[in-house]
Amino acid sequence: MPALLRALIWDVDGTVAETERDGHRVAFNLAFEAHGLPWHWGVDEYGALLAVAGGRERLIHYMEQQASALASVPKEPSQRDALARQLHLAKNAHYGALVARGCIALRPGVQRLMEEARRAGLAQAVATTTSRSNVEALFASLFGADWERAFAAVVCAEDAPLKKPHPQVYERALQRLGLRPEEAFAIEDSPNGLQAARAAGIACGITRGAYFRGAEFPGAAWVRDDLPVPPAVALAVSGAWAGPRAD
Ligand code: XBP
Ligand code: MG
Repeated sequence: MPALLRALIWDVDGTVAETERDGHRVAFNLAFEAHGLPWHWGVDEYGALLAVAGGRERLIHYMEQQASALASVPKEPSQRDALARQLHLAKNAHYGALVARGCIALRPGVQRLMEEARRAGLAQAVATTTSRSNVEALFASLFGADWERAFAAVVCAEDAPLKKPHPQVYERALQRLGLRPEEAFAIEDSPNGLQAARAAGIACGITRGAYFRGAEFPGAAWVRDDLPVPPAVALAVSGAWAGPRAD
């Protein structure tokens, strides 16, 4: 008999909202411009860069990739590291300002799934490789200033430095929830996220967004383009749903 499901654990970027294409990417480009760098990440180029999780790690990867092609890339690894830190801070400031203006909306079905899951007695949690400030800015804009009261655990990059596909962020979310892996269900948009959840032993459904439409998702409980069905139905398909909590 499947364990009683007690929590939904949400990825943020690409899952709750199209933050990668419309938020982080735009904010990275604003940071490049403000630093006088002739770099610009287009929609498709950014999609390829998403193979590397973590904004700072992504910047370092880009600089390593472009070291011989772009004169603006510092030659020394320590200089690249320092530049990545500066650009990442600047990017997060632009991102915070951008989402505070209400430029980014929830993806279809997210609100309904959260509400129905709560009504069914499931805790809501977050497991993301993004910086905490980005989650705070985004969720305040999407759910209101007291958003944190609606989440039993919010685990971000600062809490789990080993980025997805490493399972650390999911392991810490389970610790904070006080649950076993089989008592939770993860919702993700990316192969890295799916791998992280599965490596932590958590069943995972995929809602495909602007990126990763052509990706393979081996081991996913389900793969769909939105979240159109009530959780009882969606999770029953995965075998993870055993009905609302009895206690
Ligand atoms: C999200 C990330 C993050 C964001 C940007 O991955 O990889 O790096 O792109 O946020 P996931 P930061 O959705 O799998 O958690 O710049 O704060 O890293
Ligand atoms: Mg994601």
